Amino acid sequence: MARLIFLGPPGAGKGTQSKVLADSHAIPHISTGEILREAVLGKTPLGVKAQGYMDRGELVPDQLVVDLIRERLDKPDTQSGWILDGFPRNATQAQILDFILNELSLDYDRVINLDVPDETLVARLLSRGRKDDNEEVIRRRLEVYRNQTAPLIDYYESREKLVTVDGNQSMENVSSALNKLV
Ligand code: B4P
Repeated sequence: MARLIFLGPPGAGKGTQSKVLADSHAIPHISTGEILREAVLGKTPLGVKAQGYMDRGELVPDQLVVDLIRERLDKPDTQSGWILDGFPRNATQAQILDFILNELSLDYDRVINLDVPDETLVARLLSRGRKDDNEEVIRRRLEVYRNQTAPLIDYYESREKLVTVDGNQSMENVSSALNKLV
C-alpha cells in the first residue's frame, strides 16, 4: 500500500518515475497532465476548456482539475494506493486535496520532491518535443512552477511528509533511489 505525491518542475521526471513505481507496486498512476491531454485529444468539454491554458504553459483552472481528481480518487482501483503526478500544483489544490482525503478518511504517505536544475530541465523537454515543449512555453511553465508550485515544498515539509530526491541522474539511478524510500 502506498499513497504518494510527486512534486517537481516540468521535466524533473515525475511522469517517468511515477509510471515505474506505479507498475512495480501495482497501483494507479494518476497524472493530471495525461488526463488533460487525453481530454484535449478527444475534444471533450474538459479538453476544450483546458487546451488554451496548456498550450500557453499556464495552469488549467483549479476547479476543472479538482473535479477530475475527486472523481478519479473515488474509483475502486484506488483502494490499494495511488501515485499523484502533477497534482497538487498550487496552494489551493493542496488544501482541497487535504479536504478530499479527509472526507475519504485517507492520508498520503510521502511527498517526493524531484530536484533538477533548470538547464537540465530545458534540455530534457526540448529533446522530448511534446506540443508544449517549445522554448517559450517551457520558460513560462518553469515560471509558473517557481511562483505557484515550489511553495508547496514548504507546505509539505511542515507536515513532515516531504522527501527530496536528486533527479539529476540517470533514470535508473533515480528509480533505485526511489525504491529505497517506498
Ligand atoms: P504535466 O503533464 O504534468 O507535464 P510536465 O510537468 O512537463 O511533466 P512530465 O511528467 O510530462 O515530464 P517528466 O518530468 O516525467 O503537465 C502538462 C500541463 O498540464 C501543465 O503545463 C498544465 O497546463 C496542465 N496541468 C497538469 N496538471 C495540472 C494541475 N494540477 N493544475 C493545473 N494544470 C495542470 O519528463 C520529461 C522528459 O524528461 C521526458 O522526455 C523524460 O524521458 C525525460 N527524463 C525524465 N527523467 C530523466 C532522467 N533521469 N534523465 C534524462 N531524461 C529524463
